[in-house]
Amino acid sequence: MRRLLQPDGSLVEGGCSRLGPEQLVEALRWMLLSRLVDARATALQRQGRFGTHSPVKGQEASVVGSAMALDPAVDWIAPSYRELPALVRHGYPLERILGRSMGRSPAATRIPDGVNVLPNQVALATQLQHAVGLAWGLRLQGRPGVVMAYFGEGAASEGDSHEAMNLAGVRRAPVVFLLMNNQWAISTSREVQSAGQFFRRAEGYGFAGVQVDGNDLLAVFEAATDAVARARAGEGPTLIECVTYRLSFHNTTDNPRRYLPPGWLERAECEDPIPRLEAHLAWLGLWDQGARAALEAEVAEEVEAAVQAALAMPPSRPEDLFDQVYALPPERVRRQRQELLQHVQEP
Ligand SMILES: Cc1ncc(C[n+]2csc(CCOP(=O)(O)OP(=O)(O)O)c2C)c(N)n1
Ligand SMILES: [Mg+2]
Repeated sequence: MRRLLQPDGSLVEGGCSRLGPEQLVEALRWMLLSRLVDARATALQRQGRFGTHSPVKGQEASVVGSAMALDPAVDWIAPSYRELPALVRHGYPLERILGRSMGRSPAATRIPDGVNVLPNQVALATQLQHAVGLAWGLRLQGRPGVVMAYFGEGAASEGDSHEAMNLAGVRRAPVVFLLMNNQWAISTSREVQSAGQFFRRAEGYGFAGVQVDGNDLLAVFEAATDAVARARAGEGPTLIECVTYRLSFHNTTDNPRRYLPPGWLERAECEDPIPRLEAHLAWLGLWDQGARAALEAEVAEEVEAAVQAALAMPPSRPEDLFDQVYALPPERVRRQRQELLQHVQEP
């Protein structure tokens, strides 16, 4: 497993960081923002003001380190449902992402034109098919873009994941498969999910596979940068397995205390990627209490402004349920829409 950053913040012997001071602070900023959004969204969900939320907590280095290898002007993200800071960095405004989970109108919360992000995908591994089609299409059109597709180790059990990687290998599609091995698929542990190592599957599909310490921002960034460069050069896909830990619940409907083995969470918390990156910044002489407090205050202000902007958006209407699905709704769907409107209008 590739690792550059030690838990004490120093580099491994011979290790070299590809991120300069400014980019390191930028990465930490995205990671802190993500952690704060998790806390705020969870609190709002408990108050009945937010839909189901899937925290990124613990996986921030994997999400941010991979996203920072992308050029938002040409590259695309095919997300699952646990990659919020990657989407914000790529240009999907935070208030729109929050507004969507707060029942705001689809017009106010849609992904803006020109932002190369696909909608969140909850049907496991189906985004991988979309990602390969998109990447293959970009290549056929002679465009420079690369697609980063996120999925979990649980989603890797789906047939869709095999089909997508097989086709990507044959077509040498410019796609990076970012497998987030956070050890859990809701309550199903990694041990009972798959017998082999995930990154080794790439060899069978005819492309490169690497395993990195997913709590090491520098190692994830390095692997993602190399993978994006290969894809852009026409050398085809890469499978990156980020070994990380889910430090929160699966989502706001879940209670992991019912199934996590004793001590599991406490051990995983020692690998938290945020203190590790802060220790690295301190090791470089770039970090102290004052710098942390200033960054935290800045991030808190940004998150609060996004929450307030989301609250100020118009609410969604019942018919929005139907209006976002078909360009030309079939008769059956038009009838259902009418029935719903009659139902909600009845006193
Ligand atoms: C096709 C499909 N089957 C089952 C589910 C229910 N489901 C939602 S999330 C999840 C666990 C996925 O785990 P993993 O892929 O490891 O991603 P993680 O949640 O850990 O990020 C399951 C089984 C689903 N959404 N889609
Ligand atoms: Mg998982």
